Amino acid sequence: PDLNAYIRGLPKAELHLHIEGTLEPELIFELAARNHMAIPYSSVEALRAAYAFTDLQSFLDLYYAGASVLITEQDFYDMTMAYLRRARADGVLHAEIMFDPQTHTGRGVAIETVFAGIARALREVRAATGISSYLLMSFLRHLSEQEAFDTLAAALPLREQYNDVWIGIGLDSAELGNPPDKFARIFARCKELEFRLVAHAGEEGPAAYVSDALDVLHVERIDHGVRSEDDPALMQRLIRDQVPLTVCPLSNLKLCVVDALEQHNLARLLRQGAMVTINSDDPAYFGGYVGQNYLATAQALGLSKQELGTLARNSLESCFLPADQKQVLL
Ligand code: ES4
Ligand code: ZN
Repeated sequence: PDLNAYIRGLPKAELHLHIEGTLEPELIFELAARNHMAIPYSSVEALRAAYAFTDLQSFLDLYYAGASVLITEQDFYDMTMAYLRRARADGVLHAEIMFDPQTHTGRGVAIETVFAGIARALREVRAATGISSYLLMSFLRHLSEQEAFDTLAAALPLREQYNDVWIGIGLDSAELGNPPDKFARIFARCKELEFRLVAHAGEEGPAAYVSDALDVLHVERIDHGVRSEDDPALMQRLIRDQVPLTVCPLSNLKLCVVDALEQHNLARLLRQGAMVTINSDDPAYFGGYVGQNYLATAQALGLSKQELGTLARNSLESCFLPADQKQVLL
């Protein structure tokens, strides 16, 4: 209880969060009813009981199915508001939120609807509480390069309208077999357009995907990156250049990236001097929001209060806020 309050009180940013991964089973049922859709589960409990994953793909199948209840602008707004309330309760002062437009446009939902609902919530919360947030539009790596270009083309006309929130680009979904170089050209285009760049790498995929995310995609942060330890030269580089790693311990546990939290390499990465942060990834599916990720990791790995403070400070240092706004939070 005391450690919980300490963690809550640490000023922090959340940098690795999929907004579609914040859809709680209760809200999935509510939105399905509102949109007159059937769900192949008899109850909230039955749906939650299905969250027993063996790897990334077994999760993605349920995650995309869950997201299919999102139809209207209000649906995207309600989902985003629910997340921001949880984040605020955990002491998050700034959030950089990924969203997957292709998950929705592929079902006939207009990309305008997705942007409008999410951004309305972000703006309202910013105005009412001062909690700031940015959006990272993520491409699905199991889809083609051409589909990523088509998504960018559909989104670019909205850039001016959402330039207070939409600042960057991400890359997520099935990592193995979809290496960074598949997206070299779209990331080059996004860099030309002066978007901030991140990519998932080294979650299930090898350390070489982390190197390639840096060298081929020119990303500024690595989402996950826990497999970087397999390559000592890469580790030295990550430490030397202080490349932020947005680590998600409960996600790694639920997706069997690690067998037990006690075996997670987060503490080792941190103690070697890497720029490690703690994040929740898909909290509705993985059993905890960001505060719970800090707490469970601290207990499993014996992190000190000072180390928890470093992790929280790292999250603010690694965020994409302009230097003057970052300074206020640090
Ligand atoms: C994801 Cl944990 C994870 N990995 C890759 N892609 C994702 N999309 C949502 N969660
Ligand atoms: Zn992720």
